[in-house]
Amino acid sequence: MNYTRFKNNSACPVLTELPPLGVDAAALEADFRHYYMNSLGRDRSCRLTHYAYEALSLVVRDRLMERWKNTRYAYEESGCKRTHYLSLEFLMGRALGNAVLNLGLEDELTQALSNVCLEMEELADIEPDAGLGNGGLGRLAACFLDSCATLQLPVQGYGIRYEYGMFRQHIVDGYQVEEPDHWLGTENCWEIKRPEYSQRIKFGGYSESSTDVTGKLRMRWVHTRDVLAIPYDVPIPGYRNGTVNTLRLWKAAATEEFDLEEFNGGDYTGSVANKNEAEKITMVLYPNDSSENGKELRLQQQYFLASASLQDVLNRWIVTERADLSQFAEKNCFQLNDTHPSCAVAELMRLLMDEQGLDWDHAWEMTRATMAYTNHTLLPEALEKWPVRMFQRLLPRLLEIIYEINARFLQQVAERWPGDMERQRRMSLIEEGQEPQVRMAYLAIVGSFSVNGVAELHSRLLQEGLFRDFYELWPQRFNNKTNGVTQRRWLAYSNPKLNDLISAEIGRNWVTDLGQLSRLKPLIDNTTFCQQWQQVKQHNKQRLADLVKTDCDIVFHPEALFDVQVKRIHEYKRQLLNVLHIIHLYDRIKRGDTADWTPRAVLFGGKAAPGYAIAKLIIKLINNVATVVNNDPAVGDLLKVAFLPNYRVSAMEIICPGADLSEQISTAGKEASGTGNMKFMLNGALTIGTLDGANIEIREEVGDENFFLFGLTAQEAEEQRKNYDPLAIIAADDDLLRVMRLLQSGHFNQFEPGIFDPIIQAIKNPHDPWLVAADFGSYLAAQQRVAEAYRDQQRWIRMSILNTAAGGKFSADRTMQEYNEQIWHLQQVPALPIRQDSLEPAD
Ligand code: 26W
Repeated sequence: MNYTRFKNNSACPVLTELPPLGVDAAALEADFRHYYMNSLGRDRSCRLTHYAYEALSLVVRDRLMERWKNTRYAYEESGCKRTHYLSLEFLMGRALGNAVLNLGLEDELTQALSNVCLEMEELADIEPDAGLGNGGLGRLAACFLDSCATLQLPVQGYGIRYEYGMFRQHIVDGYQVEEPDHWLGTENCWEIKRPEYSQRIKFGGYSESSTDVTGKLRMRWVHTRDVLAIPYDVPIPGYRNGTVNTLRLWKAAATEEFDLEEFNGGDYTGSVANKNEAEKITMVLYPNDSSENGKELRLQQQYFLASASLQDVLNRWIVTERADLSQFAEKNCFQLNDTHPSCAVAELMRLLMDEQGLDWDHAWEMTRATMAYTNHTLLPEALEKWPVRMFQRLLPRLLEIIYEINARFLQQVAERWPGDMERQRRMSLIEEGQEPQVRMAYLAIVGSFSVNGVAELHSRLLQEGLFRDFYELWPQRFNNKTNGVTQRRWLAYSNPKLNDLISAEIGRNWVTDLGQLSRLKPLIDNTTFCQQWQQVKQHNKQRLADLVKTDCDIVFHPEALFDVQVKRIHEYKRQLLNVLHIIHLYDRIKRGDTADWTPRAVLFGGKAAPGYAIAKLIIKLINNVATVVNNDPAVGDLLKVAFLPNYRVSAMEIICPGADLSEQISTAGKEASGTGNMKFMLNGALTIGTLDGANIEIREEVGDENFFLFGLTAQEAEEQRKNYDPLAIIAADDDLLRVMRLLQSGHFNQFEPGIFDPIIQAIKNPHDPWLVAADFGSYLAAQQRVAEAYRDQQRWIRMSILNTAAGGKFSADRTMQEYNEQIWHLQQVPALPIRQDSLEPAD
């Protein structure tokens, strides 16, 4: 492609002085008709709503576009410091409804659409989710971007434009079946391709030394197989403030020269094969959310993201600052979302030394001053390590740099703890052994000025456990930033009825100042308000029941207690404990022990990593138990169980407003924070949970009397593991004994004998790290308290209101403010007003 500039390097006159676009119903309707008929070429005979969705999106996108440019101009003119949020995952979900909310177009658009006999909700439902993430970490990144745009912070997301996002989950005979998610199959109007900002990424080859003109030794990475990184920009609208930030996603493509060479040599098929080889890098999101699997392609993805993003930032700097790097570190920060992009530490060193000619000390000072690392998990199996041999093959120059970082670092360790060889071995960036590995978390810690966990307990456990040696060396580097969620998507947008009720009482300021919700507290004594609250909840439960009916063909009665656990399926999250409770309830019904019964509808949702056998078996168990329970006439409406297939962001938008009870039942010390817990709380669900992750802080905010606590603490769990005897626990607990017998009897797998044996074994295993049997008794007792509380509807509603009212702390706005005050130190920069819009010459 040829990107020639206009003659005499001036801006295109056609593009200057655009008048602002109308935001009234008439202007929106006219534009809609224009896109539908003129741009998309449809007419009244078209029955497909898809084109109406596309036309509507273009109408909305136009309004984003003018604000987007003015945000960019404001950042450029102010010369502000910027943060670059590097993440392999951004779980954005749908864009349309969110953009409409943040632009404040709901009323006028609804009117415009009704003039052409269309409904907003129906059209919004057509958009595929952008499922470019696994779970918590990816969705957190999306919430953070929303908050930064709303706070007018110059923060840009950098990620990968996966051709295939998180797989679609089907349930067949109770088993999870994965199907590729080709979400880009139809036109995606929420991205703008920017090939003019493409970057070249190196792989393979080897490094060579040479002396430059000044006589300095320079390393060069040569004979590489290069891949192009092409950026696609996604607009991130702030809430009604004129700001639109950017998420830049990279797609891999073959470099032109490299194709041509082979093509000219006559190897046509070879050159096409190379094109595929290059494009493979951004083809698919790895669907693991807790265990790294050491695949070479994954390391390629990680380096590809780090290198493309760093080059992008550096190149822009070099153009605007005329190659003067002296202020670079003061004006830039890179936040690493877990270790996934942590190649960035070594890559920035390489770019500064090999490409910009800086010496080691200067480059290291700049790297350390710009990198900050967030850890999201304590699970040892999730800590990334890459075989040295793989690094050598793929990124030889980076490995050299990592070795040098390590040598200098271990020197520091040796000075601090002379003679402590064991400590040097423990802290080395290279794990020795049969197959030596690069420890990415250690690289991230050593190469950055800030290391944070995502909830108070988690940050403390990092300092005391996983990163203890590093904490002893650099205590000031460690800090906590408790996670949050955006109340725009997770309350204002997804729960319109509650939004209206809350706003009628306390105004709308909570949308950008969530602490305002505390003003709801006194309303628990207002009978009318309580009734309205209950009506809204009933409405949302009906909406959720409709979804369950459509997707699972199971009828949930809105009077029942809606008991919900939606999240990735993992042993540590203990969906199994929930199932055991269901079996217990079933057993009680069969025994006729149903006096004072609270009817319950239990909903599960979540994906298991395709290679995680026991997690997949847990899905099968949930479905088999559901089949037995739902079809037993003796059970009737006392108990219903459903597994909602293909849990995703857009499903959560319907699920969390409709939940009464939020299950947050991980083994204490294992869930870094949790964020679903916060979404449920904001929507007035009560939590049953352990003292784990952010549950602890949720309980602190709402008070113990409004939280159903159970289970061992993190410390007690550690103790318990030293001599754990699940068989003795089972024998001593009649309820658990009956549950285990029912499970073992094959009652839930009559035609599939033995299939659940691995699960039964896991529960009985004295080395069960998740301590399912240990927490069963106190879980049951807590569930009993839940059932009693729910029978007193007045009391329940008051508790529900108090949960929403206490949710203020869990806004991602608060989280972003803390990152900014303590790590980034950015100035807020308001966008230029739309009226001043004009295209200035680029330089
Ligand atoms: C390399 C494989 C892999 C992929 C993803 C390992 C680990 C991950 C993530 C760190 C898993 C994750 O999503 N962690 C979750 O992050 C959320 C946001 O901070 C927390 O709320 C969750 O508790 C944590 O499990």
